[in-house]
Amino acid sequence: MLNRVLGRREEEDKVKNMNRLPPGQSLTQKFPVLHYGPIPHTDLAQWDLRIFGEVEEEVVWNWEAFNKLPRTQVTMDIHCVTRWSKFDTLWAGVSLKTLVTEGFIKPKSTAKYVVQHCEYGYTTNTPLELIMADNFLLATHYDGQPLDLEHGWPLRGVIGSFADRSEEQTAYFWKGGKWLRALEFRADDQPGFWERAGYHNEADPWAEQRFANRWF
Ligand SMILES: Nc1nc2c(c(=O)[nH]1)N[C@H]1C(S)=C(S)[C@@H](COP(=O)(O)O)O[C@H]1N2
Ligand SMILES: [Mo]
Repeated sequence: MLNRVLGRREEEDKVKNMNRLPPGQSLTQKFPVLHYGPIPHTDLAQWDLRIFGEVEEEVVWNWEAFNKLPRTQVTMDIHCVTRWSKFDTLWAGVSLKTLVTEGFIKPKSTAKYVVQHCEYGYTTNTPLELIMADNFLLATHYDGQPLDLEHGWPLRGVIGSFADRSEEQTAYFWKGGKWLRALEFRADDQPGFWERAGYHNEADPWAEQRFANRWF
């Protein structure tokens, strides 16, 4: 939708006028890579995704089974807490909402939060409604191609905003775990890696919820 020949500043003015640029953010035309720790080199033959916790039945999908699940694609604006936003990013993968509505995952009525567990112990937490919204995806592809290794191949969570801002809630991009290996449904909330390190638990970019104010 945005013309790629426009300069960065012109593109930024355009999204700002469309009310798509959250406070304190600036537009990037690149795709920065950010994470803590090393990049895992996953063997797909060993890979699985485990669904556990407050669910009627625990589920484990290997790569082949995961790729048979219903798929969807979504275009979103993504907002990193380090102040870059990237617009009209195209992701393909599996929607958690679809998995729940079609009975592939059966959360118990007690399930209120979900923790994403990633390789090397990275975790991030969201309310169940957020991870089940249309603006959250379990993504295998970015821009028509399998994810780059450094962006989370083979599977990552992605959270963003729609161009028309029709989503009810969103969060900064760290709430999408790269190299995702499990989803834990929980009755109580459990702060993840950055959330324990002082980042805001809700992380709404429109409210600039970057850091928890615990030391002010
Ligand atoms: N497994 C894992 N996922 C992660 C992180 C991490 O350190 N480990 N960092 C998060 C943060 S802080 C951000 S901003 C985004 C960055 O995603 P990108 O590298 O694709 O831009 O990934 C998130 N997911
Ligand atoms: Mo981040």
